Amino acid sequence: MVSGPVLGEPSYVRGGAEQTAVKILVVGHFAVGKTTLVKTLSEIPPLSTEETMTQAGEGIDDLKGVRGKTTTTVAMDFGRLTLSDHIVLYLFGTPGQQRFVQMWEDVARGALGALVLIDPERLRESFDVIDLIEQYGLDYAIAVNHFDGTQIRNEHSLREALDLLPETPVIACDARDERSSARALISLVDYLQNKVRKEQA
Ligand SMILES: Nc1nc2c(ncn2[C@@H]2O[C@H](COP(=O)(O)OP(=O)(O)O)[C@@H](O)[C@H]2O)c(=O)[nH]1
Ligand SMILES: [Mg+2]
Repeated sequence: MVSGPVLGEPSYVRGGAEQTAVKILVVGHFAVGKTTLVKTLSEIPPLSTEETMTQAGEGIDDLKGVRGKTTTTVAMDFGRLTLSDHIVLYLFGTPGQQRFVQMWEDVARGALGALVLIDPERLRESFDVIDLIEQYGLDYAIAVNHFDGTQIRNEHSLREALDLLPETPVIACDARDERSSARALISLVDYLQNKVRKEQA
């Protein structure tokens, strides 16, 4: 049997370079831009398991202030992004809805870290997601998605509201924009790499 790349191990060779496959989660509450970000960044056609929202989600998935949203991610998004000759990221977008906690744990296994998308106008909705990640012990960076017409929130007050560690990166991001999304992801990867280096030192 031919085995595939092992996440986190320098395991396969492309163009003569050894590459490390790194699993990264893209998390956040409902309609915060997870599917958009994975789609924007993936170099392979992203897999997405969107389902038309049914009455089952009524009253649970909060559609207030969310226009044009008729699908919701029930399982996950998957994409791939080659960052350099040495690092390939496998992106797993996972729902922030509390009712998917069990699945969240299955997806989170083996991840090096998480990019947490937040909407500065709906900060409270990110509390559960951040709690979940912290419980799980995953390192993360915050990507602040500014939706049209929202005010730019001051970073200090945002850090206080989300009770972040001083070292946790906070980056502004537009999930529809490739450069912007890549910049957010690179901040996370830099942060994770520095942590690993410190732990090894
Ligand atoms: N203005 C703005 N809109 C966004 C951004 N990211 C996503 N959207 C829009 O927000 C809606 C929800 O995004 P989606 O990716 O489906 O959210 P998900 O539920 O987290 O996967 C879509 O209509 C997107 O086009 C962003 O960074 N800025
Ligand atoms: Mg989605």
